[in-house]
Amino acid sequence: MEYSDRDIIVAPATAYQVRAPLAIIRLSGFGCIDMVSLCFRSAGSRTQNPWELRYGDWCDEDGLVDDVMLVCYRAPRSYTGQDMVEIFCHGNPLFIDDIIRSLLSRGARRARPGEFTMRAVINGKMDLLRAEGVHDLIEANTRYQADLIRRQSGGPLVDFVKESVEEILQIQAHIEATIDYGEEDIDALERDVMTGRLQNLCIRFERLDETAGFTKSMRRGFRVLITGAPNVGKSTLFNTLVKQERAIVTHLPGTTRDLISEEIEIGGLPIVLIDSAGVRDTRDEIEEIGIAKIFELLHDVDLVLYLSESDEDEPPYEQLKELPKEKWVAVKTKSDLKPVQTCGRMIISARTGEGLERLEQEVVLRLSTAMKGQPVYLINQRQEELISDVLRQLQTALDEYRAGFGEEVVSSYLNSVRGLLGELTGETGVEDILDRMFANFCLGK
Ligand SMILES: Nc1nc2c(ncn2[C@@H]2O[C@H](COP(=O)(O)OP(=O)(O)O)[C@@H](O)[C@H]2O)c(=O)[nH]1
Ligand SMILES: [Mg+2]
Repeated sequence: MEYSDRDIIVAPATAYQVRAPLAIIRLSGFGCIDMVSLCFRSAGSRTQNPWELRYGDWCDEDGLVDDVMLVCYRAPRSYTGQDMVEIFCHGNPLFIDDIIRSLLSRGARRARPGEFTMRAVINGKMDLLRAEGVHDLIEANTRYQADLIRRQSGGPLVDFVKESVEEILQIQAHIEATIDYGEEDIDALERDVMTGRLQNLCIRFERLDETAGFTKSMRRGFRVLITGAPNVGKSTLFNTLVKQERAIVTHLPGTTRDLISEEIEIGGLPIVLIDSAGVRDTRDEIEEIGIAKIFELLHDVDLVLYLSESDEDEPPYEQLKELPKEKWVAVKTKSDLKPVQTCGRMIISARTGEGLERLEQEVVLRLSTAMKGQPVYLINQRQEELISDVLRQLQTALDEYRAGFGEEVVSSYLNSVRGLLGELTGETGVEDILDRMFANFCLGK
């Protein structure tokens, strides 16, 4: 797509389909301040000082459209780095449309999604990763996620990439030097050193690649399954955590048969909480299907809460035992019925609320351990895809080198790795990246 940043672009920056008290319309590009003054009538002085909020009437050929507030920004001190105007009008789509139409008829064009941010990138107001962060921030579902994105956008990943590229260049320089001496000079010891360096690079990117799982769950919600024998209080806990009577609770075993899920937030993490049938031997066909679904789900969820009423540390059912220990938490329920000694286990009463806070803390802890001490994260699919490509290239380079291929083969893989990393930070192929990246952006940003 051809992007000229000489056009004056216009778009609503606020939600458009709903009626809100106010809306913001944005314009960017050389000449936009003059363009606006053709429609804006203000009682005060005729000159429009930049960064000064003014009140006045917006008029088109048919007369008054709306009374508005308006602020102008002079390049380079604006979001896009160009001259810009923001118009605050009443949030009726009728006024928004009319105001935009009056600007289109004077030569502005509608902005493409993300085009304001794209101009900011082109004009050096922000780097690519930070721009991408703007989009992710708008899409963030929880405060936790937003904080993560803020910490990440720009800084840590850029540094990580810089350090990696530095190491790659050193390896390649070394390869150049050895190739110049002729292949027979590369002894076994040197090959070991080279293998070690490649291995370290792989490990570095493997760690980064692993963060994708966490942030992916962050985007779609961590799946937490409540399981255990019938009647232990699964549905009661579920209802308590989702703060509504969502699942049917009775004293009869076998009440819950299907999977029931609700989205909630615990400690800032978006969680899809799943209630399920009690696990037992049963002749009831429907219940059996429900139980089979649980066994399928066990390996797909991020965490399992295994509820039981017994005081003993009873062994759970077989299928659960197959899961790694850190994937499930044993919880003793109905602590209000008889006092129990703490034996390191989670003890809760959905009736009195005892232990629920501790349980929530444990859930957050378990779900976020993967990220403890991890300074760099991948926060979106574009980054994930590039890093998994990088990892594949590095692993192939390592495998082929171990299989006896020469250094120049390694070097050519490292070239493509550097290309991919350049794409990640926006140093190479910026236009293409922007096209793909901003296709998902919302209008007016
Ligand atoms: N005293 C007490 N009873 C509970 C508690 N949680 C659940 N129950 C009762 O245990 C029975 C079974 O609860 P339910 O949530 O349907 O268990 P599920 O079969 O595991 O889903 C119901 O009669 C609940 O009222 C609790 O914390 N304390
Ligand atoms: Mg139930």
